[in-house]
Amino acid sequence: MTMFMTSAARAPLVTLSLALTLGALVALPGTAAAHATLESSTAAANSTYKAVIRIGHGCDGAATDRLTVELPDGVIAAKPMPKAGWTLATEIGAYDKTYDYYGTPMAEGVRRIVWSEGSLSDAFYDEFVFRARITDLPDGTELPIRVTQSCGDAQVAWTEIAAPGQDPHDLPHPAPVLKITEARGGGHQSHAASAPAPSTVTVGPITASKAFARATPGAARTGAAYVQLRNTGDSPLALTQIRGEVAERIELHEMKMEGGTHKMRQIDHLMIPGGGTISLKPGGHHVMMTGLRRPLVEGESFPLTLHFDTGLEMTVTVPIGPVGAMSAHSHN
Ligand SMILES: [Cu+2]
Repeated sequence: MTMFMTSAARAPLVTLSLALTLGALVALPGTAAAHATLESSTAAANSTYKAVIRIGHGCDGAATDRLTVELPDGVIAAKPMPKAGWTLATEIGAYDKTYDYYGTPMAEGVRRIVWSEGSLSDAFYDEFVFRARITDLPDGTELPIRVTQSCGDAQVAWTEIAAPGQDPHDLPHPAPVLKITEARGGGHQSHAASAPAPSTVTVGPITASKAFARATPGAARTGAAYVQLRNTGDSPLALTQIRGEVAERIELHEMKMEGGTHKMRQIDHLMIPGGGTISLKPGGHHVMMTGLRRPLVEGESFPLTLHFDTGLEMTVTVPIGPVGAMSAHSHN
């Protein structure tokens, strides 16, 4: 897929002449002024951004059956959310450069998302969602996210981009614009790729330490991660969810002896008593990662965000150690 390779299209803001060219693609000049918009139009550099694209009407009264979203440069590792009743497809293409994605070079990825074969009546409203990594973009960068709405043969292209000094409100079909703000310092949202990996993280009463994962052999798409959690508070805390970009599914598992063999199963939380320490370790509780996006390579690391029942969350950098013996680990 090379349709994004023209040099003008690579710039965060394209020139007026390109904006006019894109404007000429609009098939329905008389469309009402309700726009395709972003629920949240700002995002921090070096953060994960959840884009919610709001579609408030069809194409001149016709129902929308297809929505195409083009991802600008600097927005990587995108992952769209499927919608019931719609077919979801992505197109992979080269990025404008190779990005450092948590220590892994990433030169290509999703550049276009298409939800199709659905039906959104002109009378109704709906939202289309994707998540992506906002890279180390300068404060104030404006990223147009071009959205094309199709209704059978008709189309409305929300792809126009304001020229420098031009008010986007003057455009009949402005592309939704995402404005980049400064990376938040110190918070869990900030994962500058160059930041040193802390071995111990404390948030509130919880201290996480000794995190590690094992490198995955060959084409294995399943991995496990471990961490020690100490609760210095008086009240018990429950680890309820673990999130990360490293894999499609991340679950909390326990290992039990059953009829002489180790069996593992998913658990929905893990209690850490007040003043207590719980170790996730091989042969015991572990973080199960299935659908790994890329092999876990020894010497690299990736972040996991731990969510607790009190709303507390913390991001732990998980260094990847050598491929270890996993014989106790039966995946069923
Ligand atoms: Cu497991």
